[in-house]
Amino acid sequence: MINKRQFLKLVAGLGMSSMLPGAQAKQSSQAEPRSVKKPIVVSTWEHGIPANKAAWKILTNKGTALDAVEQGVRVPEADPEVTTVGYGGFPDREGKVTLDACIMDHNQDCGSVAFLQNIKHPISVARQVMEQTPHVMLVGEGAEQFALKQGFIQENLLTPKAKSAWQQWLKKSKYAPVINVENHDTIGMLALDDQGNLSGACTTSGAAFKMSGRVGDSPLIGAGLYVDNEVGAATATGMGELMIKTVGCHLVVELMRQGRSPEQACKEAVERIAKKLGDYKQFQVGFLALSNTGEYGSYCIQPGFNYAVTDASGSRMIDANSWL
Ligand code: SD4
Repeated sequence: MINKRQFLKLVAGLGMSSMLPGAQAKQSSQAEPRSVKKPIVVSTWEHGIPANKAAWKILTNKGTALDAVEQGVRVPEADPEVTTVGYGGFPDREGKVTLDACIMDHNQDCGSVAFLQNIKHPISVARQVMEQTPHVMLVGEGAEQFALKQGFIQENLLTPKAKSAWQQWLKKSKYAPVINVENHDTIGMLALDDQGNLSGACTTSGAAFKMSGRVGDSPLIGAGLYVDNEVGAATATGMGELMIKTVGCHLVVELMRQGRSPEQACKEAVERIAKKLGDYKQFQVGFLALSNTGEYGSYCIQPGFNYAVTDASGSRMIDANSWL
């Protein structure tokens, strides 16, 4: 008669160990290796398509997510037809184009600029703040001086189109941003590269005809953008005051950490806004999230927000589900 020890040895030798009692349970409790869909890049609104294209070129050439998001959002920053990002952005009520942007990488490093004038690519200045200074955020005159020292050139960013929209606005001087229209072009971009690293970028000229000095969510880490490589990344578009009051993008990432899918996390963040902020129905907010496994999702307050996705199967626009 063989003893227990000899029996186990025999079973192992015959390759039958999976038939032992408890073996099945042990196998299924082992974490499955997660399949990661990479590289991938997602970004807000229709101008996300050409922006993603620039990012995709970098991602498919073994570039980093950080380079991809920077180069991606530079496309709408330079496009005069995009009226709430960079060059061609609608000005504040004094007629000044003031820009906000931030960037964040997989190491939790980040850089940001706010109320920056006369520099076409605030996202690249934000990256320089991240890489060349001991700080996270520079604003206004200080940010502009820093940019000039880094070799950026001073340019007039107020296009004839934006100037005439402002002159038109001055006739009534009523600040009532039109949902999905006056406010709808901030680009937030999230990318996951071949190494499995996430980065994000967000850049805007902010709410059209805002008060001079107003800063929105887009340059604020946690409000307009947040990245945690262990979990995922989120960015936002819409009326920044609502994202600031709820630290919206940080909330989305923390909800993903607790197990929500990207869309569920975005939806719960919108629910939080709806529950806490009485006036939410007058505004648009759209969250967009990407997990570190390449799952993406979005949710917004009002119908009308869409986002661009680019991966190995090509580029497409997706309409976000909405609360109202
Ligand atoms: C802001 N969130 O400055 C920006 C504006 C925006 O789509 O996202 N527009 O409040």
